[in-house]
Amino acid sequence: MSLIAKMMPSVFAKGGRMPDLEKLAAIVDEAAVNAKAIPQFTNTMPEMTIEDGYDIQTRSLARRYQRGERRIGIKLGLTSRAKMLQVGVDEVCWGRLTDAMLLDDGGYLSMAKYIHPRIEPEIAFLIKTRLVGKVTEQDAFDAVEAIAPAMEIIDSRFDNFKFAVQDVIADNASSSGLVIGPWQSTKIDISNLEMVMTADDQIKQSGSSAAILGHPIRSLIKGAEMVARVGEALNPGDIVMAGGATAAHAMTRGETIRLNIQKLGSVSISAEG
Ligand code: OOG
Ligand code: MG
Repeated sequence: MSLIAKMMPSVFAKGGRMPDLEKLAAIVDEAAVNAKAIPQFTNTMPEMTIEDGYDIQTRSLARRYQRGERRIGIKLGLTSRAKMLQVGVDEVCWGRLTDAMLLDDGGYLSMAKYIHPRIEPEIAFLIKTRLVGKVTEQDAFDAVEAIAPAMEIIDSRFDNFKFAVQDVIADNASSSGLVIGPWQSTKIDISNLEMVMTADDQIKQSGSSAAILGHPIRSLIKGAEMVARVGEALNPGDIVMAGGATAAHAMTRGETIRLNIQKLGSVSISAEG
């Protein structure tokens, strides 16, 4: 049993059954900072709820903000069947993105900063006007400034990338990096675009933007609704990642990953050797 697993009884608040959410936030945050996997919370705390998960996420993000990181938007997770099947969780979730997670298009990422990074083909929205609560498809389209091909690097802080929905929410939906390609016009129809992700020019994943909730705009609608539940909004300048259209690809040292989206263009990142 790992040290953290042995420590788990101490995360229960004195006298009660409720876990100490602040301590769990510190544990998951430190796992991210140190790139060291931890046992999934629900193994020892099966009574943890989805609300507890979001509460832990909020508290762990507060630690990042205290260190000087800045919120730059949100990501939706598990918005396609392929993604749900890959991790065995079938509930859409969301997490916060910070400036420290941004990587340069065509640049490098350091494998040492991650535990077991995976990369996903996504579409990013840039928000023009505030969007919050229950919104229509038209409201969502009207709030978008630009659309870009994008990839997300996810790195579950839990052992073997295994988690229940409560765990992954507590872990900021595995968020750890994002790379955005050139921003494009909102006039482009994104309902059914071919998305091909290669590693060193070999196809690793391919699919359609339609795999994202039937249409990627639905991720934005979901995002506006989900952030409202915790008193937040999507604000001008925010980036919203729509979620992987296919299963994620496990990154290996030295490879260059490129995503090509029909009509939207491409984005790439290399894993340092
Ligand atoms: C959860 C995050 C999923 C996506 O795009 O579906 C996600 C995970 O798979 O670790 O980011
Ligand atoms: Mg993702």
